[in-house]
Amino acid sequence: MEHNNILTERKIGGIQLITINRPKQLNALNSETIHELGNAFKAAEKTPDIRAIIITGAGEKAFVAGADIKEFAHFSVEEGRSLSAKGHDTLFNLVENLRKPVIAAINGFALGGGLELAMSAHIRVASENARLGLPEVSLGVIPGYGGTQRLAQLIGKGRALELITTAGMISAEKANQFGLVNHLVEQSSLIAKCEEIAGKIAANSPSAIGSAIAAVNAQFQEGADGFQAEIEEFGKCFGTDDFTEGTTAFLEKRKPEFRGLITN
Ligand code: DAK
Repeated sequence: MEHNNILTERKIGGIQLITINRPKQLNALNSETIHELGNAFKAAEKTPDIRAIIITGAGEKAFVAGADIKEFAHFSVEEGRSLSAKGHDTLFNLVENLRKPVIAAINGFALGGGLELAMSAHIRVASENARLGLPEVSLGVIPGYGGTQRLAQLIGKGRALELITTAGMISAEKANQFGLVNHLVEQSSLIAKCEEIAGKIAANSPSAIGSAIAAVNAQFQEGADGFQAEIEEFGKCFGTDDFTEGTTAFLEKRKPEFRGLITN
């Protein structure tokens, strides 16, 4: 598929690398980029031999410096509301609910919509130069792509409200202390660290991983009962080829060969 704003690359071991490629605009997310990213994630989910996805930004300065301010500067109340809802569906909720793990490789500024995208991912790794924040209130808006919810889930309400209301930026080190990122590495090792994590994921059952993501996410979904979701997803595992292969391989004292198909 042709894209104007993103690059996709298949790496060995079933890893898909998606790079937001607008370095002159610090990879700011315009609506075309959001649309292309949504399509790329959907395509990756449907491709059986892709086991994990890494999302990063082009260049050494920014992951994503926010939504493209030039694009939303003149929106009306109705446009703001409907585009927020559309963005949730097209990209941010899509990423969070993807049944394949998404790892955000935060290689620099992750601001506003950029941090919101990283927070939609399942795992975050930051390079030492990264700076993270939700500076929307400095522009007269609030985070509109899930940031008010996901930041509080990840670092707690008090820290989230301080970061949002001060429109501040925190260092990668502070983000690591807060648990906002899982790992902190030198920039030159960032993709390698993400590939190391993706490689471990790729050895495991894709259908069980999809179920695990759905069960963990259920805790944070309104009206969903996380324990009940776990029971349902657990039950479904017993009907998968991966379960047959995983248990048979253990009993035969060999490594399992999971087919990569999501069967539930
Ligand atoms: N949008 C558009 N262009 C951006 C940008 C952005 N968010 N961030 C940077 N750029 C552009 C700059 O305009 C500049 O372009 P030229 O002037 O060279 O043409 C180029 O990238 C390089 O930026 P700087 O020259 O400013 O670079 P510095 O190193 O001096 O500063 C910086 C780096 C990251 C501190 C600075 O660029 C900065 O403060 N950027 C803006 C950060 C920010 O406020 N981001 C937006 C957060 S608000 C919505 C839903 C959600 C949202 C919006 C709408 N709806 C549903 C409608 C979310 C909003 C946000 O994300």
